[in-house]
Amino acid sequence: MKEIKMKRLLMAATAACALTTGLVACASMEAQAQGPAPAPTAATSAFPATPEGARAFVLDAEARLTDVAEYAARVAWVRNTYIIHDTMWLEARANTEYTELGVELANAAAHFNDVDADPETRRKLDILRQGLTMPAPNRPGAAAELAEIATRLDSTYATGRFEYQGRQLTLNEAEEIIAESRDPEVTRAMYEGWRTISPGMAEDYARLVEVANEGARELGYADTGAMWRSGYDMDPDAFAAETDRLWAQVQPFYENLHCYVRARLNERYGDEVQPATGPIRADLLGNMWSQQWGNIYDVVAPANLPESTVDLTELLVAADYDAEQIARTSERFYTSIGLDPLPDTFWERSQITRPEGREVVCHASAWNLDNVDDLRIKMCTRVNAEDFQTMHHELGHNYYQRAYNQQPFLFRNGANDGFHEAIGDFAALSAATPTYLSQIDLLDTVPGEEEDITFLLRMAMDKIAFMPFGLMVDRWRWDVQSGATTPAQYNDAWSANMLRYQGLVPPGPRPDNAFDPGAKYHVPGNVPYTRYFLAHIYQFQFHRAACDIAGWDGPLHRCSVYGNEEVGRRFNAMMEMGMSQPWPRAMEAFTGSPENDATAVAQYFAPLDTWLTEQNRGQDCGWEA
Ligand code: X8Z
Ligand code: ZN
Repeated sequence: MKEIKMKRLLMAATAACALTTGLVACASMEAQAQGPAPAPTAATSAFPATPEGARAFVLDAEARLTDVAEYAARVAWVRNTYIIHDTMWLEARANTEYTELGVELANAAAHFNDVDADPETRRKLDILRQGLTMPAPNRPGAAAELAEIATRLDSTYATGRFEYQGRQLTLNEAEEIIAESRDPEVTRAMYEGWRTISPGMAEDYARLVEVANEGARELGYADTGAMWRSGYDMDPDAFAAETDRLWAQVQPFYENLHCYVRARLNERYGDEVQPATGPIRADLLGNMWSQQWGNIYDVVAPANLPESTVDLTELLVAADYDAEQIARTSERFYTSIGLDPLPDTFWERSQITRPEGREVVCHASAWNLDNVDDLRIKMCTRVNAEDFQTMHHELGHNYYQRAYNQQPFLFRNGANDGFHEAIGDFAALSAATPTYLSQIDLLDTVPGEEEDITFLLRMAMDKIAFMPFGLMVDRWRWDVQSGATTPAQYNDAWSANMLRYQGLVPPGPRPDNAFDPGAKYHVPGNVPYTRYFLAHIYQFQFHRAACDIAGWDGPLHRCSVYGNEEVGRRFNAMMEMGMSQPWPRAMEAFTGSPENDATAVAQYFAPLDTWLTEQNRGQDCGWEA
């Protein structure tokens, strides 16, 4: 018998990130009132199509969801931290039940399309209709089929290994090698080796897309991608255009960075490995998916500037930090701005390092098991700069989850999913400053302005390099979901997006059966990805607003709001709103403006952009897609 293991198809605010796939993940104003109201179902027959009936319906739905969500979350926690046949079986069962409830309520919500419901009820009805990440069709067995497929995909990823020099490597091990090795043969072996785990996923993935689309259409959407794009309080097409607009604001800067990095790689490795023009070879950038490039900072460090005196990985190791200390230090950042410490149960119940002797899902996530204050993280933390940042990221999810726990169930979520991803990154922008690192005794001397460019270049290698990746994952998926990309075209379309958005190519030809998207967690894990692109814009908006509140008038990249309780009070006020209002209201509450706005990114990095333009003079920048 096939092992059944599954990932949660939908989950309330319960687990952020990897596991916030769901029911209350997003809200939409446009999702309401599509088509005539369907005939009453079991879920609605008790509730008349009146404003009072609608209100009673959502209150009842919230009570039912609260109960099943906690049950499904606890089962999912066990499966995520102890993967065996039986926990897979249990999780599949719990998720099927939760999905079926979600689908029942989503369909039933349409019953009130023509009802003049009060605004809060209307918003909740929209969330019910719109919030499923993987909508199962409303026929017997469909939710279970979807659950089973999703489970197999997630399982294949979580337990993936490949052989290298007679050893079976885990993703963690391969990531460390690709980060540290400067031998292109070795980085290529890691890049190609990890991608051997995914060809077997392609068929399952195609079926999953097909079944979820069936479910999305039943709910009145063109396809699952259209459903995902309608979670932003605006028309789904307008949202796609909005991400184009934001990308256009950042793209020239990315091309500048790409050009500079390519030149350094060419100097280092020669024309054979990295030509001086055209795209960059993806495995040379220090990250399995070339999504953040900070690990190869040493390769691109400017020869004409003072060496950086701040290497966070070195500082952590020198100070003998362990994983728990990284978590405690991150918590202290949040308490310094006046937020409460994490509950004792966080420390008792979290998985902070990879356990021995059992399979777990290592991809970092943050959870709220009871949607109140049973907060936890699940990480396989390593002591380095990357996980220092990831720890702040995860705790940001937890602090958000706790801040909105006074909201009704359906509003216990981020203003939109980009907000959820941006909270912790916002904290980490302050925590990355040399001033802060010296305040917590990791660094002796705060460097002066002479190190500004090296600092900004190191930050851009992570933050700016990420942006086209943050966009391209869902550009690929939206095309797959709409049918514009067929299963036979899956891998070529992925490579084409790498080239078009990131200006990257794989280290060699990909095999005919390659399914490279399956080697990135969020594809088999079914976690929408545009949220991270948004978060990379939002975190700078939040940072600029916080520095204003703090009265900072120096350059943005030197600002730290560590210890500023006024910032904490204002930030928490935004977080407490949860998903109760359209996201522009939350944005406005903290930043004073209701817009998505990439000018804060530009402002933060302005000195570097000028410097890069100078360095790139005479270079043939860009690439042909
Ligand atoms: O998946 C994550 C977090 C959990 S929500 C660790 N991130 C994205 C990724 O790893 O691809 C954070 C940055 C982007
Ligand atoms: Zn996250």
